[in-house]
Amino acid sequence: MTIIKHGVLRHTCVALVTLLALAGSAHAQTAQTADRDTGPTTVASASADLVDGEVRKVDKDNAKITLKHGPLKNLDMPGMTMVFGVGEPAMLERVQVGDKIRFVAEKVDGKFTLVRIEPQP
Ligand SMILES: [Cu+2]
Repeated sequence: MTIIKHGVLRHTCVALVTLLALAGSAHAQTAQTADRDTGPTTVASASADLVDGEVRKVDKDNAKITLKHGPLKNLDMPGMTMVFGVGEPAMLERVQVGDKIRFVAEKVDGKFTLVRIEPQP
């Protein structure tokens, strides 16, 4: 048990260093895009942000998932509970009601669609 915990701890440490390195480079870019909140948002960078959500309903017949979600910056949407389509049917098998997930949603053919989901432990 102790050995396993130690291994996890070291792993976390490596991840943290990587994160810090990333944060450092991100910070360097912030100066150039300081007014991005008022300027046009580039879809590419906004869609990379994972948003917290909680699964409220999984509708396999219609390939839809109802999520209670946090603010979606790329869609200019506040937090709410709503229905999303799925980018691929396999997503329906990966989540259950009550699951916490992180996700990316985009407007595809005029419909809000989950393009990426990552179930949280
Ligand atoms: Cu919404």
